[in-house]
Amino acid sequence: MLQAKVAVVRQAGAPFQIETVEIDAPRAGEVLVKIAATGICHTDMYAQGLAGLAFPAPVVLGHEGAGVVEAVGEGVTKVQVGDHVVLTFNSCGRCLNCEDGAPAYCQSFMPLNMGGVRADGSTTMRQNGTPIHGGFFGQSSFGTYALAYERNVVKVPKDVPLELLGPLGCGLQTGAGSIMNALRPEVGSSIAIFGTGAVGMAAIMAARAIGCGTIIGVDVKPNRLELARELGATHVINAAEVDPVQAIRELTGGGVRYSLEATGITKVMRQAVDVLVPRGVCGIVGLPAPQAELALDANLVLFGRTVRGIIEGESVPDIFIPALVELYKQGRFPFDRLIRKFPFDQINEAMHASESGEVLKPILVM
Ligand code: CXF
Ligand code: ZN
Repeated sequence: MLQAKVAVVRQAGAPFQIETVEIDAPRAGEVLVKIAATGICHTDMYAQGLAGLAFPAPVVLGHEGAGVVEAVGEGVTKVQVGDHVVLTFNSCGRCLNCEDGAPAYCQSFMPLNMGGVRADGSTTMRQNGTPIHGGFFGQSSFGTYALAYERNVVKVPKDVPLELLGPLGCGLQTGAGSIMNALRPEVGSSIAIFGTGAVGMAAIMAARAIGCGTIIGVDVKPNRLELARELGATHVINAAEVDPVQAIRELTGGGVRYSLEATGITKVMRQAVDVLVPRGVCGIVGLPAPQAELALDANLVLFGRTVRGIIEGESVPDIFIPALVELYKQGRFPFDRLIRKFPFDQINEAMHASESGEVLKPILVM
């Protein structure tokens, strides 16, 4: 057992409070990581808003941690003390989807990543004997230490700045993997990306890296659209100024072969389907509001169009995260352009900067 400084959310919508907790020594299969830095992803804000309602509270969130292995539990062989690791989503490794190489669709995804406790019901942290929920995405990385699992730690090389790498564990692999693992557009093909936050930008960089021909970024914020262009969009559309469906149809002479929806807004999801040519494929990665329903033009779907959800870029993290690090080193996935660093104790300011759209990917440095 050791002490850690963590950011606690005590009730729905309450700000993060930096507090001291006791964190367990790693049990069998667990890995204790000294966090160097952690990204902030919109799912953290989503969970903050539902703490004590859909998620347990008090809780420590954070799911884009990067750090150094401090200790390993019994039976852990994948990493050793001193290794640099990125923390990603957790999965069971035993269900049909995990066995089939699709851990993002682990049949125990929700309890393992959002349950707030270990499989046996115990919490990994406490404060003067009172349980504090953790294990968010198998990590709870908003802290100086995080307890993760052998399944969701990914070893990364030591010749890249560790502080930058946390977002590869969620937002960046979600965007890049949606292109490289899930949609797999052909070289020269056309794609429209709706929403140019961190996920959409990662998708744009990936689309460029694999040789898409026409890459259209759609957003309502001019500063983001400008960056989208620099990162690989061949065209950008401000949906606050023009109807993006009409604009994309005109620009492409009928529509795009692929689209990716990264806003979570159902009206935008429909637009992302409406811009497809027959046989086109739309990937949905934005997190919709609870119980949101999606209305589509049924006749458009009839003509061979596909609409499909994508979780975590359908990544096999042990393979895909090191691949993205390699692309970064080659200058072909310059995700550092999205990042602004904040000291850990400015976590609430960092959240606001992300929500306002001012910062694409905040990183909290411990
Ligand atoms: C999440 C989105 C909500 C479902 C699980 C995966 N992705 C990342 O934050
Ligand atoms: Zn996330």
